[in-house]
Amino acid sequence: MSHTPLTQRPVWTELKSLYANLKDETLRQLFAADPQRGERMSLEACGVYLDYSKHRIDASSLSALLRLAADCDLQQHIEAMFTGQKINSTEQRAVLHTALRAPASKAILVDGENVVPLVHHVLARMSAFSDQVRSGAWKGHTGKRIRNIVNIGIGGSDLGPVMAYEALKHYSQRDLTMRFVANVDATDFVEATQDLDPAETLFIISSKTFTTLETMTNAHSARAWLIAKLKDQAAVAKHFVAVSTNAEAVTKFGIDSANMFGFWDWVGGRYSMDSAIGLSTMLAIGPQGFKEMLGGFHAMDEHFRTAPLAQNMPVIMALLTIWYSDFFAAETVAILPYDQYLKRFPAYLQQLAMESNGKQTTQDGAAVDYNTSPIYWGEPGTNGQHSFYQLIHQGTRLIPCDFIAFTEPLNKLGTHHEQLLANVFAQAEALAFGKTSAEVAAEGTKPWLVPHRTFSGNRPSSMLLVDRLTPRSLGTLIALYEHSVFTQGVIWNIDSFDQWGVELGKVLAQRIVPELSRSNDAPLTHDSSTNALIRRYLRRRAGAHPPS
Ligand code: G6Q
Repeated sequence: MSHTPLTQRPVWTELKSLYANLKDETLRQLFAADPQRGERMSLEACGVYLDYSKHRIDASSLSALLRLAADCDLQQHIEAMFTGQKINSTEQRAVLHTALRAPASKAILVDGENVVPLVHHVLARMSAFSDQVRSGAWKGHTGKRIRNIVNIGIGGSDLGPVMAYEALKHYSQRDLTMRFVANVDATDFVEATQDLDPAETLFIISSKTFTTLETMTNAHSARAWLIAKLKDQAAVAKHFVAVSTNAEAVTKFGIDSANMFGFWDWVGGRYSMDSAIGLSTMLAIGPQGFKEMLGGFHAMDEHFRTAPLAQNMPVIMALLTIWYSDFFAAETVAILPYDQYLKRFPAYLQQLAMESNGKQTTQDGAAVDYNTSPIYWGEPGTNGQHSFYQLIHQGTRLIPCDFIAFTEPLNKLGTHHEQLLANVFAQAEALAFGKTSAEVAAEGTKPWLVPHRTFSGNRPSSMLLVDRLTPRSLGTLIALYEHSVFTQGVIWNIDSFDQWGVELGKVLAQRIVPELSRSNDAPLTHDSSTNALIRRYLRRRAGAHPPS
């Protein structure tokens, strides 16, 4: 594969000049020049309709972006991922979240072993366990059925499960209460459990490594909480299950390996919600719903692997992100789902994109001389319209937006859904076309007020329109973003699958923990700021609450 630095490729130089030509052109002009633009610049795949016509792009820049993707050997990289090559180069690992949703008939080899049967074996065990819990056949230590499920995990072992639970709540078994504990702040655990009966509570300890400080601290507190209330160590067996790749640590914690659901080092944390890390999702929506979700993921996987680049939805979305990040110097992308059930979707995508592509070193170890991942953020519509949308409409920054909407509501109530959709369409329209001062003046606005009420427009957005939020369509949407993030990483020539920044935080915190509970005054060896903060904490603690 070619390793010419990105900014030295002729197509990059061409894109720079195309940007210079296009940057002053408005969406009004682009739409006026092509009456079919709205339909022409759209794509449909796996039940997702993408309208990308309201982007500041024309035929030549789009064609150059597609050539950039080809020039970066995107198709070969896609094949390398799908066939289990060790594309996570800094960790020397395959990247095979796509195997988690592969049909049982497929064969995908990692170091000569077909991993698909392993995946289906774990899925079958998860299904049997979920059926037992959902039906009430699985009894707690005192013989009561399980009514509460608490997932303890953080980062990739939390954000996916929470997001999926919220997104698919409509399909969930309502007599099961689901809670999620991530933060090492005791408040998270205490508030999640304060109204729960331990005899009816099942904890899922979700941790790929089973060493993460936050998760292990919460898991030990959960075990102490359970034993204190049920007054029997043996209760752990019926109230704790684990999801991990580290069987040894799970057993050491006291969870029977029969109650452990495994996955593999070729599943990255932020790509793991469709592995056993999704056990809470399966418990909520049932094995059939989970299977449908995997089907949605798989459909998008196939589209990504086989569709020509120009009709490939994740590729088009990725190229637009690169266009704005590297040529327009846009710093962020707003994720704006017009569906209350997707309220945690922006937070989920934040990790997916920013942990994957928040990198400054190329695969060859050189410093990048271009922008990598933008900042992802967002809130569900219409709430955001009444707060930060002001800045998107009239602020000084360019913020490309992804609107996500569903044509059918899951909860039909009066005209709510028409109002919701009218709002999302209107926002995209207003952002793109704005309102000129002549239009504002023609409404009889006082002249001094005209500049304030004028909207420059020319603010780009994508519209993702899906029929209905279902387990399947959720899986499809997530895979769409996974592959868009992958495509961005390939073009930026970075390793989208490591997370050394996260690892550093884990190590540094472990070093400070004992220093915060010590009673001696041995010298601290951090920088002067960290030393002063630790000393202040120790003094305040000694003064306010003498150590017990
Ligand atoms: C994800 C990251 C990170 C990870 C958490 C939890 O890609 O690596 O968010 O998921 O740090 O790690 P464990 O699952 O090992 O506890």
